[in-house]
Amino acid sequence: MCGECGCGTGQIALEGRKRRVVRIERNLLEKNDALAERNRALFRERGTLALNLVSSPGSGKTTLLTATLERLKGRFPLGVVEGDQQTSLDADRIRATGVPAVQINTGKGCHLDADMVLRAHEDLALAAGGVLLIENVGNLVCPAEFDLGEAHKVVILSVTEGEDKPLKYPDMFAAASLMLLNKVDLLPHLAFDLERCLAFARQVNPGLRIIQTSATTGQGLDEWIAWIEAERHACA
Ligand SMILES: Nc1nc2c(ncn2[C@@H]2O[C@H](COP(=O)(O)OP(=O)(O)O)[C@@H](O)[C@H]2O)c(=O)[nH]1
Ligand SMILES: [Mg+2]
Repeated sequence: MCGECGCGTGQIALEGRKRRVVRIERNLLEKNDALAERNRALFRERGTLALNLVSSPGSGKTTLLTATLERLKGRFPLGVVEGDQQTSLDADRIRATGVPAVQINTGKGCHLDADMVLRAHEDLALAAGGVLLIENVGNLVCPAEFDLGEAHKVVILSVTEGEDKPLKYPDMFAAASLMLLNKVDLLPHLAFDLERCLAFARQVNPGLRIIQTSATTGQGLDEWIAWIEAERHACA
């Protein structure tokens, strides 16, 4: 449970206290929304495409990112913001591709917020017309609520997590523009109902674009790269 975003408010039974906690949570989100709008204006002014990658831990965000950067590097400016509670392991994996990365450690916090992303963007000194890829903290709940000023949330779901996750965590799938269904190379080994998963995802978000990927075999990555290029064009 995070002490920052109010995800524990459901535990509080006392009415007066509950109202106060809900008010604090609302104020926190309003403050974040204002900062996110400032980020969005900055990204628009600089022609930067900012993508917020969200998922549960281990779905393959960093592996997908490194494969993506290998395909995109040298074509336009790239920068990565890595969010984890602890360690700089993911930023190290990103930097090994030659692309600059800033690691944010959130400590007890379970999501990135707009202010953290602004500071990381300043540290990266990303040139105009580039792509900022933000790997959020692994969590299918809180990052859905915190706008970072991104153009799109991209939700990654791996087939090892089960087909029911879009229904169990609908806010995240509703907030995303694109879903990468990752680790499809493992499908032959799993009792994963692909059609049910796609139907569940579309049930919570009829406009959701879905690309099936394998970060390890490269399946679907051309389509994902083409999506990024089209979105970058749209915000240039
Ligand atoms: N088989 C398979 N494994 C993958 C794929 N993508 C990631 N992995 C593995 O899943 C684990 C977690 O990946 P990671 O990128 O660290 O996930 P993150 O926590 O979302 O950043 C690692 O062992 C990866 O090698 C994939 O498409 N197929
Ligand atoms: Mg990671």
